[in-house]
Amino acid sequence: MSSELFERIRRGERAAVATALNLLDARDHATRERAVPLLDELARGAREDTVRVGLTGAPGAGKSTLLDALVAALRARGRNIGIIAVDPSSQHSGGALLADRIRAGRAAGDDQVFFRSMAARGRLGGLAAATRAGLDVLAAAYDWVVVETVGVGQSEVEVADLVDTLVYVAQPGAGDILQTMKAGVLELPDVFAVNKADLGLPAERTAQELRRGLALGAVAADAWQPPVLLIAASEDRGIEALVDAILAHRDAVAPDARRARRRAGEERFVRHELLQRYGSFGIAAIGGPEGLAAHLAAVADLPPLTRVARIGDAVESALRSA
Ligand SMILES: Nc1nc2c(ncn2[C@@H]2O[C@H](COP(=O)(O)OP(=O)(O)OP(=O)(O)O)[C@@H](O)[C@H]2O)c(=O)[nH]1
Ligand SMILES: [Mg+2]
Repeated sequence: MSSELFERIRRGERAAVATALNLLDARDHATRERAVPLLDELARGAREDTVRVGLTGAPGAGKSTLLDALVAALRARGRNIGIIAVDPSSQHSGGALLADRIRAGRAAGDDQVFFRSMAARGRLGGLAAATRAGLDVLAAAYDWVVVETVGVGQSEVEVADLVDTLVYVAQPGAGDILQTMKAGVLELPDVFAVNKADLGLPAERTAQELRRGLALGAVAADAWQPPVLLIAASEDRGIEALVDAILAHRDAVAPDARRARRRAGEERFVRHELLQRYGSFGIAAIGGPEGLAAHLAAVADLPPLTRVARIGDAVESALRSA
């Protein structure tokens, strides 16, 4: 069954994409596990050419507005787009707001744009796992996949681990931007977009601060230097330059490096999922960090969720015989 579903997803059939996402997002564990073979197929048959982008930034920075503008720009270039909006906190309503914005936005009624929001609220399975799997489904069907989430670095869903290019949408005039971004987080984004450039000086100041902060980081001469762009999402200003910057980053990263980045992200995800499901007690049952490392090495070629399932089986049988 999943094979036929896989083919339909690869052909970009909207109903098939929705079916797969519903399977992954099912409330009961057994249904979600049934999706694992499909995810294996998706991981093995992944299109190398899909552009995977993360949009992150503080609440209200303009991520959803930018997404609407980005989608319009991409549609004008003949691309189709799959989008996931993630709302990691239980209070924040960004995901729902985004849903409204996209549905009411320019992409409304366009069958070449697929949108899904995912919230932590009321969820039984892990949000990170659902997001990762959802992106894999979309990546098989669409030219571009975009994930929007609030914050970066310390959030439940580490968006940097899910995408090839991370765009940080900065809010101008919000005090010291470098302080707001917290230590270490400046290194994650590949492209900075200072939004609300129509506000003038505050946006320019924020861009200057970011450029200064980035200049302090030691970067190899041949490494990618994250550009700091000024945009005005609500006025469609700077969007073409942003699309070009995303594509330039993609071109600048060798396929090998892109695969290495994906693999590193996948491994962090597998560790995170196992720890969430079984705790340090479960990890201790398979020999602690060293035992886990051996298990990870043994399943390294499998798709991430399959790795979680395999090592999970080992943990459960170790716990049973303990
Ligand atoms: N002046 C100005 N306002 C903008 C621009 N882009 C977005 N806004 C406004 O900023 C506010 C927040 O925009 P959103 O797109 O909802 O921001 P967000 O980052 O998605 O917010 P959350 O999902 O809640 O985190 C809205 O009132 C937008 O109209 C811009 O380019 N200029
Ligand atoms: Mg939003």
